[in-house]
Amino acid sequence: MLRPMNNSCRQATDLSGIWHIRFEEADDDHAIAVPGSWNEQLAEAGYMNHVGSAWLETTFFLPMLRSDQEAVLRFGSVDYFAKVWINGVLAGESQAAMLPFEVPVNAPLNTQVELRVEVSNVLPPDGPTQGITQQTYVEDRRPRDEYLPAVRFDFFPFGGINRPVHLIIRPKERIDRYTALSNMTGVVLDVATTGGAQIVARLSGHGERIEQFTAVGAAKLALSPISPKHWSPDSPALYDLEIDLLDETGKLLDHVSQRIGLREVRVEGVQLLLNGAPIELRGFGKHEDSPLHGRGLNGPQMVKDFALLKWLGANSVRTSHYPYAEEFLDMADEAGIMVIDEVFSINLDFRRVNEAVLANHKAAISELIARDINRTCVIAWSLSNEPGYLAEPDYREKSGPYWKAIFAHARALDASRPMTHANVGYAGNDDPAFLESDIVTINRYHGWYSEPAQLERAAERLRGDFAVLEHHGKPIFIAEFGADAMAGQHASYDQMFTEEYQARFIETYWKEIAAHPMVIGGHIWNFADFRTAQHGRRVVHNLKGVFTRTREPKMAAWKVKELWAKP
Ligand code: BDP
Repeated sequence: MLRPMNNSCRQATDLSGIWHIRFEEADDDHAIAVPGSWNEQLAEAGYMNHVGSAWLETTFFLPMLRSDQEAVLRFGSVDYFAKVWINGVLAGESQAAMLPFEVPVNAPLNTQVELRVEVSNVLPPDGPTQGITQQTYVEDRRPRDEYLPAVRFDFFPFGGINRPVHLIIRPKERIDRYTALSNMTGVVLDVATTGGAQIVARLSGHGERIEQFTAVGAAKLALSPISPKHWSPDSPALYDLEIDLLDETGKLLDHVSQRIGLREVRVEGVQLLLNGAPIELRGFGKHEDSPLHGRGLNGPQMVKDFALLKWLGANSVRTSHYPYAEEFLDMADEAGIMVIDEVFSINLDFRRVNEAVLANHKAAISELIARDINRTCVIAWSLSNEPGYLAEPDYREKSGPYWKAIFAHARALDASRPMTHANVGYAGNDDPAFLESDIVTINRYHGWYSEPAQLERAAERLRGDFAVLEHHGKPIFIAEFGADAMAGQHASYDQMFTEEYQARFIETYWKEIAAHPMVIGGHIWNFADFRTAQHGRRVVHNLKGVFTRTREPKMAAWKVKELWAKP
């Protein structure tokens, strides 16, 4: 599904603004900013912890269209599920949590149109992230329900229209989709259209302009500059890729464009290579989370976050634990931040895995790869986070074939990038998914959830993990390690929740990461404090950020800056 674009063939009107919202079983109506989650915006009205449905409404103007044009609405993401009515008629629905979808606009031209979106933040039991209810606690014979709202993960189930909605006017005969895979010599382009006769593609930048053409449906195009300039974190060179669709007479039917970098990512032996040279990943797991906006796109905060990543000397992030906004990937492309792009599949409970979960997991992978395959910044796919969380015996029995199917599915969609999954300590160092992964990725909390305030023991356990994982002969990566720190808490000895302990924790792990020849880097958990469900182990937020939720640095941020400083 192409991005919203404005050019001589396509128009995109952003419908962001103040909409109206009504919750199920309530007859009052509230103003709500879109994009934005309802939780913090409408906390005073009682909707902070609302898990259920809501109806959001606005109007937009549908202009005159030529007979060769059509209109669609494109939603960047609705969390998690949506049904869309246009002038009271159901126009479409989406099960694609955290991913874009389109619905056709069939309404009288040159009129004001009523738009109504039913949004639900209830996760079904058979999604790649399974829903949980009070009933699940009973079935699991857990003595109490522990989270408000009830979730299987450690972040907040923000509901709402969290990314922009666009009215898109585009040609009926158009470029429907394309793959533009880059390597060190150029871009290989494969274009699918809904009509037209000829494709002309141009790659321009860095003093060169390469143009190629082909007939619709014919071979792929290779666009190769004579002196290619490569994309890397130190020098994120991008080119402008433009694609025209022409009819038999040479008349322009459609035009699309994107920024693209030339780079190659490859796993070779125990190394991750970027443009043929080993690269160490230094960065963070993040969240889309900010005060008031919730998971809603927050432009100023996003800009600030990229500035802070650069300030620290970070070169990469993982989109833990779901696909992030496309605007985030735009910034990562431009800033030279490498992205491990994660599917929304977290804490899969294998006692409840069935054919439907597998099918839905595959569908989520297909949609994520379709959205992001052309992204320069995306260097790897993460197909799940911490499956087998409860260390249930079913994980051992069922997960081998499950991962075989999942990884094969993803590889068939993109053979150009390494695949991985983030393993939880409980699932063990013999996790069946390691056999399928190109990179052995682990999340570890020795010194926090175990060995509290004992960093020497923590370092020993980490070295132990590395020693057992070496036999895979693959690169090892720590996608999470971190400690909570309440900004302002201090101690002269190792005390959990202090800024000093968090800084020393990160320093201890980093020493082990840097020392091991098979470990290709680490991502600190987390970039910033974030809202999570209310739970006895959390003091308002998950406090593992090296920045507070409002982006003030803790002592750990300065420590990280020191560790990652260029010599
Ligand atoms: C890991 C999860 C992450 C949590 C983190 C934590 O992947 O989502 O927030 O632990 O406990 O298990 O802070």
